[in-house]
Amino acid sequence: MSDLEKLEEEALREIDSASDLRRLSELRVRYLGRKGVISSALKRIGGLPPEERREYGRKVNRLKELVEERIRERERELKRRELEEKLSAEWVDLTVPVWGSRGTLHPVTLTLERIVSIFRGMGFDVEEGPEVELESYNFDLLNIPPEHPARDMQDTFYVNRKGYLLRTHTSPVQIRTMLRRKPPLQMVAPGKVYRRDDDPTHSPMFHQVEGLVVNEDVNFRHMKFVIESFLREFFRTDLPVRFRTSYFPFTEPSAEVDIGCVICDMEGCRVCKESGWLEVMGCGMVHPTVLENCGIDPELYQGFAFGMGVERLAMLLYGIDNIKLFYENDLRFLRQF
Ligand code: 2NM
Repeated sequence: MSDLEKLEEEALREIDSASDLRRLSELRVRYLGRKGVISSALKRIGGLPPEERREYGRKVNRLKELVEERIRERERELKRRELEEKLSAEWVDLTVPVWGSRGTLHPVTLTLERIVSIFRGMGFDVEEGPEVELESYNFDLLNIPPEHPARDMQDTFYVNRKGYLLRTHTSPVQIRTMLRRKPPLQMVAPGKVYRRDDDPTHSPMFHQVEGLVVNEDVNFRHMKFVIESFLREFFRTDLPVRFRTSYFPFTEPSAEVDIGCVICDMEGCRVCKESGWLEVMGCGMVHPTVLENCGIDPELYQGFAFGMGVERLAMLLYGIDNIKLFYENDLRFLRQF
């Protein structure tokens, strides 16, 4: 019996002075484990005279409960202390201003917002549409014939559902807008487009802004004025602009728009291929068939449309020579904007 009292005293003293959870776990095994001190004490019950067994058994069980309770208490205490130490060591002031490490807007975002904001200033609405688009909106209604090479699997990403694709331009947004709204219309459609293309100047995903104006008595000079005004505001200089005849299935007549090279000031360089001119967008008078496809009477209304690549304009604006820099997200690049 006096052995049990000594055992109790020793156990409680050791538990109370356990300085961490590992030590406490060792003590739990030593006292309460299957081969532990208390189990061994219980096993000794067989060697006692019968009249002492009851009393002895009760005392060992009481000791077991006491040790269990004391270990639980100590565990709670140690855990609370551990958490407190952690909290005071790892304390963070969430109100401290993070000078010098704020994020920046991506150069493509900056350029896209700059383009859209200039057109907003000229009274254009901003329209958006889905990137997974109906083949009919992306091609058929735009007067692009069924055998046109742009429809080829080599140029267009088709998706697993028949009649759908990743839009190759934002023109289907103009189609959706004409189907939904009546003229007068003036809108721009910014967004991502997808083409099977991949080299230093082409990416399989890039951004476009296309625009559309539909009204009575709209003509080529209106288009020329809008585009020239836009380019001079975008490049913040009174640069030379020229319109070269071109061909698109959805416009007639069509033109490509060049500006005097902003890299070499028209002296001739690698970027303008020594020509002094840079092609920056395409445009034209909306083909009567396209207006008709969208329920607009081409005898009453005319329209002009234009389209530009955002990455291309960003490269010219900031003097960047490789489109891939926009998608690598190297902070040394991004931090410069
Ligand atoms: C371009 C060039 C020329 C264009 C035409 C249309 C629509 F839907 F009105 F017919 N949207 N965009 C267009 C015309 C786009 O991008 C180089």
